[in-house]
Amino acid sequence: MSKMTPKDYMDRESKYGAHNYHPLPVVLEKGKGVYLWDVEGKKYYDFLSAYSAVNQGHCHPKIVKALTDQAQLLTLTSRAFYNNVLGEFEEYVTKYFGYDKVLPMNTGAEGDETALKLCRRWAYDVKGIKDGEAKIIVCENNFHGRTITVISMSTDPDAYRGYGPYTPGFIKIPFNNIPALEDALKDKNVAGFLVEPIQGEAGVFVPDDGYLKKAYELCKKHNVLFIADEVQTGIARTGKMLACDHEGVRPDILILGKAISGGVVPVSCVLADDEIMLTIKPGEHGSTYGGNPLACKVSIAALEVIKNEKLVENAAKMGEIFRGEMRGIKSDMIELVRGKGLLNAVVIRNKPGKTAWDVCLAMADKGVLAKPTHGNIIRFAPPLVITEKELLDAISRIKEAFKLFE
Ligand code: IF1
Repeated sequence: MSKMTPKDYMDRESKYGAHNYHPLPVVLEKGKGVYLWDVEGKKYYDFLSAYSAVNQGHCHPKIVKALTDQAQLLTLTSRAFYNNVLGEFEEYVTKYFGYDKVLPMNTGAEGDETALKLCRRWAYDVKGIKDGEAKIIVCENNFHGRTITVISMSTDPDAYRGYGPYTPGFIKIPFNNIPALEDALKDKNVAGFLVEPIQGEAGVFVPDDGYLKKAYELCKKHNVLFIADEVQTGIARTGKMLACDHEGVRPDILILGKAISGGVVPVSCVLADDEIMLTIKPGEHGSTYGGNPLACKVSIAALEVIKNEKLVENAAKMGEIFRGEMRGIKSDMIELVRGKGLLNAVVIRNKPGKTAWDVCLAMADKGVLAKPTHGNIIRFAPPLVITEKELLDAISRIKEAFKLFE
């Protein structure tokens, strides 16, 4: 059997796999820290971090060790029985983020679904809204996952078209717009406001300073739960442990995913205090793999790495350097550079043959991997372990790629 070519790998996926993605034509086989290698041995800087799930760097030795150690002992019991690890994770993560309790799930979408269920249950059992009448405010251009209820909140046709009928009970308002929120909060059946502190998929939309704080205060004034989806912005990505920390906002319900387990196994969770969390009784919510011992040990290690390696501080420092360097690039293709910490985006003035996609292909050729979103926005999100030397080398390659289009 001769060695497979990259094309062989891509053709095999096309033949046997659903066509629900359009990946960059790169076939990867190894990752370590900020680096990825393809099947031909070419080395890349990873500037996507699996959509911000690999904040700790690929195959971090401490996280992999937690995985392999626990994998020899016990991987899954289900929640039909107790085990010796779940409580350790629950205590660790609730103290880490400062909440009474945690409900562990697997994917970010399940984290959002769980938050929606908690919000509705709290609406009926605590706030006293009539059963079935609770409404939740969401923002236009949101991204919270791919399940039917989650896409029922979406305003992006690519996310919701052809998947109806949709789950009712959502009020959509413009992001970063306080008057719109004030108006929506007049509805007495509103129970919650679900928001990404920075809209990732939309193209790294950073709201005005003070927006989150004002939104939180308005929610409190109307006895409405402030629900933060920090699946992508959390875990040090924006230069604070949580993006809400930039404004000192403590969400009533906090949704985490992706980097909480460092890109090793899927873990998501919802954190809240007892008044909200205890509205769900035994047997009323769950998941086969939710909170499994393997995932719990991996997540503890992944969260320890964030603190031990001071990745919050590094993300803040490297992010400043990145935005400064990118804003210094003289290219009529670059409309603007925006972001916080190491969650950044470059908005491209697309022209025929000079699109964001073309730039990403050119960057891949120069050894930097990133991918466009919404056609003309390139998101740059390297692992938070990146050093200044690595960052500057990657930036020099990015600059070379843009030069090709002058
Ligand atoms: C894809 C991007 C998309 C998320 C936030 C919940 C979830 C996500 C804020 C759901 C997931 C992933 C999903 C992936 C691409 C990526 C993504 F923004 F990160 F780039 F799609 F918008 N909340 N984001 O960002 O978490 O169920 O995926 O674990 O679906 O293409 P999940």
